[in-house]
Amino acid sequence: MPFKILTPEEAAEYVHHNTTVAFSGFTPAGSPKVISKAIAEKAKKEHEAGREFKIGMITGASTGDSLDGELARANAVKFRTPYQSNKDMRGAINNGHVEYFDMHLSALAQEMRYGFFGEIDVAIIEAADITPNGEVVLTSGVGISPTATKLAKKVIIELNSNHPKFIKGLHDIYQPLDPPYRKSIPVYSPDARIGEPVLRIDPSKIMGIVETNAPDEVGGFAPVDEVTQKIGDNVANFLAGELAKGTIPKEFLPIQSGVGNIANAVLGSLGKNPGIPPFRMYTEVIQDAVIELMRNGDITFASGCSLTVSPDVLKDIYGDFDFFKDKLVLRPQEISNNPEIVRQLGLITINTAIEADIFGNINSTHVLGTKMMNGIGGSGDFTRNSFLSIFTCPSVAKGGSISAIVPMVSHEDHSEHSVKVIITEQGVADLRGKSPRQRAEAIIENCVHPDYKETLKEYLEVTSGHPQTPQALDRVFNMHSEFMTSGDMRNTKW
Ligand code: 0RQ
Repeated sequence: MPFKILTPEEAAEYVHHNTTVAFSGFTPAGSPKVISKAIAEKAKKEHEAGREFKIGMITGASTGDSLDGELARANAVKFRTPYQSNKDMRGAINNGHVEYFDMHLSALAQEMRYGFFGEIDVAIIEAADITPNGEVVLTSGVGISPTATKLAKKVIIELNSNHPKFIKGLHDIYQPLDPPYRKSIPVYSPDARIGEPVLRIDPSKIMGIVETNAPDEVGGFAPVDEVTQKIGDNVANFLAGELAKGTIPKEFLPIQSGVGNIANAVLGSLGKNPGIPPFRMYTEVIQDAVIELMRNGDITFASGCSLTVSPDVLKDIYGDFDFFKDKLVLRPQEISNNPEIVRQLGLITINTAIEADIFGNINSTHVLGTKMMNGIGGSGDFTRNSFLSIFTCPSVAKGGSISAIVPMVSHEDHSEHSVKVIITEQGVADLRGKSPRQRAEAIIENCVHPDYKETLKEYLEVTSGHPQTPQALDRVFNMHSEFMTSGDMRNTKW
């Protein structure tokens, strides 16, 4: 092997103050785990010596605590993009220590190639295997690795033996040409393979290899509770009804589903519903429920950008790879989330809202309009281009003191034009073919928690006249201001 074996500390020597580093992985799956800790330690030492040390940090999506958590706690991040979900990174963003910009995940790699974020100095890439000529087998997440390694001046490999070499073939590495040479991307079915099983990296750029066997830092899911179960059942019954009506083709359509506990419960309900045939997924994150449904025959194929599964489930997949290898494919995020492919395949997309308004606009990212939660992730890539877009959320948050449905969202990620159906544990509001006033009536009637129904009906009454969108601009955020003063939106007066 022509590559030097490095310690994590030696690898960290390639990273300096103001270095822009692009990391592999997508969610904690496939993101580096040991070099990042050494960079954080280096930052702490530099700060102790009175020197500045902050890096620009570009990832596929969220990462594990060894990356986002360690670097945030070491105050070692100048800017960060795109999605993140680590408590300490979120804190550093919301207290102004990190300049964070949120992006559609499908657009990131091409905007790096267009040079929008300056030069990429170093790429740190987790791999299951590497050949002397630089052919790399990636691990459980692909993310931006193809573009990161193409652009970076230097590449460091974190070779992780927790991922067996025999997973070669799990990945489909395809890199589109940039405009004006871009051609259509030939993914006409979720199981299409259009690229190569390995990522080719120019060996002269590879500075060395750091060896590890650290597992992906994927947390487990909360058990399905009464609320998430009802949301899941409402989604499954709605889709079964649409299939029976014929508004969804009888062959059914591929599903995209977001991350988290609600998404897990929704998938469980889809699997159990007798009105829904076995289906395929074209999604970004393949999580535990998908693997369980695959075992039961309810999901026949899943295309994603990462296998974000708990450690036991990953062991199960690798232990029975003959069963899984022709049912899974991992793609770069600009392909897994590609708007052209989403529209082409006719996806049914299911994502989660923090807040929805009575007209169908969605806030997926900001708590009370100002504090960043995680980021838009792929929800915009999928929602806007879907065959049928669904947003789910519990009707209330924080023990009922917050209504997830308000007169106007405090931050907008997805507009009324892209959102077709809203589903809470209370029921389903089908917004297709409805004017804003009709949408408001459907959402209040079907999705709002009983504690807030009268409040929101009264709001509609105080809006004057009959404009296209009935809003009382002087009172539109009364529910939010009420929460900020009394701590409970139920006290709202108009
Ligand atoms: O906070 O834990 O402190 O109580 O928000 O809410 O209900 O646990 O839901 O974990 O599924 O996350 C939208 C953030 C939902 C996520 C979001 C509080 C609530 C709780 C989390 P606590 P839940 P989830 C695939 C697609 C955007 C990106 C996306 C997300 C916490 O799904 O990041 O979809 N989506 N990408 O109490 C104040 C409200 C609130 C509220 C909830 N109205 N006001 N707080 N909370 N509603 C992923 C990728 O792209 C990689």
